[in-house]
This record gives sequence, structure tokens and C-alpha cells, in this order.
Amino acid sequence: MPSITRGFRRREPGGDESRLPPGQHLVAGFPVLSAGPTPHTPTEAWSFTLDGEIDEARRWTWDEFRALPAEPVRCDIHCVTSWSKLDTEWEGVSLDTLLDEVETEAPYITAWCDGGYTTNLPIEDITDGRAWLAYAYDGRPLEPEHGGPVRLLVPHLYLWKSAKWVRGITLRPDDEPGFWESLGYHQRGDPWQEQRYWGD
Ligand SMILES: Nc1nc2c(c(=O)[nH]1)N[C@H]1C(S)=C(S)[C@@H](COP(=O)(O)O)O[C@H]1N2
Ligand SMILES: [Mo]
Repeated sequence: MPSITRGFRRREPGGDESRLPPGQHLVAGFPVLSAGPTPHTPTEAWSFTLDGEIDEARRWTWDEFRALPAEPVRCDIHCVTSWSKLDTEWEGVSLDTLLDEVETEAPYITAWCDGGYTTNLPIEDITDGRAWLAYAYDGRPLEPEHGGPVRLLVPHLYLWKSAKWVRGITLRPDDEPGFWESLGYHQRGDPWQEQRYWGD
């Protein structure tokens, strides 16, 4: 038994560390980071809009959105303030599902939210199974503090890109800095390249 215990101990921290981007540490619990007060939009008043450089703007009500195919997502999340959580469990609609319904050549997007928060992303970072509109966390409806009813989930980038209380995506011809990006955060935010701030 001791040899098994030693082997297990040796292996597990190593395994976890290999999944931690540089400068990150694991955190217990799930911190809340919001730049303003938490909006409480009831689902009856909620809708999701795709607009901008697009053949025709599209809008989904809550019922229409929830009727779209959804999937479980298990992923690691990384906040630029240096905490990470491994194996978080979400449920959401892949953005491919919504974007497949429209014609666009736009290379960039701005995600916008109740409360006014925005964040910018290249379209490649939200397509091909890399981004979701998440409505559940840990088997329960997403709490308002964490972005409920729906937040963007883009786990391969720092978590400020995962816009809480998201209400729409505007497709754009160029990269327009969002809230944190115009205050000095990196335009892309790849945690594996430590793209935290301008110039990183
Ligand atoms: N609408 C909105 N989305 C947001 C934020 C915010 O202030 N407003 N904060 C961002 C930042 S900086 C982080 S680290 C994560 C935090 O998500 P959490 O509060 O669920 O941990 O949400 C991101 N999405
Ligand atoms: Mo953050």
C-alpha cells in the first residue's frame, strides 16, 4: 500500500500542475469577480441577439434559446488575477450552433451584456467548439453572481473573456477593445502565453 500511496501523491500534483498555465495557482471555491452590480434579468425578459456584419440580425428568446441543442462542457478556467479551477462542469449551447444559422465574413466580435460590460474576441476563438453560451454550472442553473441566466464561456482564454450576463454578440470588421481591453488587458488573453496586459 505505501508504494501505491507514494505513487499516487507523486503523480497527482504533477498532473495538476501540467494543466496550470504559467503564473497561475489553484483556488478553492469559485471567486466572484464583477466590475459592477449583479444584474437580475428574468428569463421572460431575456433574449440573445446576433447583429453587426451579418446578412440579417437574429434574436432568440429564452424559450427559443433553450430549445437549441445543448451539451455538457468540462473545462479548466483561468482568471488573469492568477487563480485557476480545474474540471469545472457547465452546460451550454455551442456558439457554432448559433453562428451556423447566419452568413458572415466578420473576423471579430464584441460580446455585450446586461450592465454594459463588453469584451472583444476574434471569431476563431468562439467557433469550432471553443465557446458556449452557458446556462448551468455544477448541475444547477447558473447563479446571477456567476453570470446567470447566461454567460459566455471561452475557457481557453482568460476568464474576463467569458462575459457574464451576456445578451448579444456584434460581428465586426475589426478588433474593437472591450471593457478590460481598453483599460490595459491584452486583446486576446491566452493564459498559456501569459497574455495578461498590453504588450505581453
Ligand atoms: N458582464 C461581466 N462579465 C464579466 C465580468 C464583469 O465584470 N462583467 N468580469 C470578468 C472577469 S474579470 C472575470 S475574472 C470573470 C469572473 O467570473 P466569475 O465571477 O464567475 O468568477 O467574469 C468576467 N466576465
Ligand atoms: Mo478577471
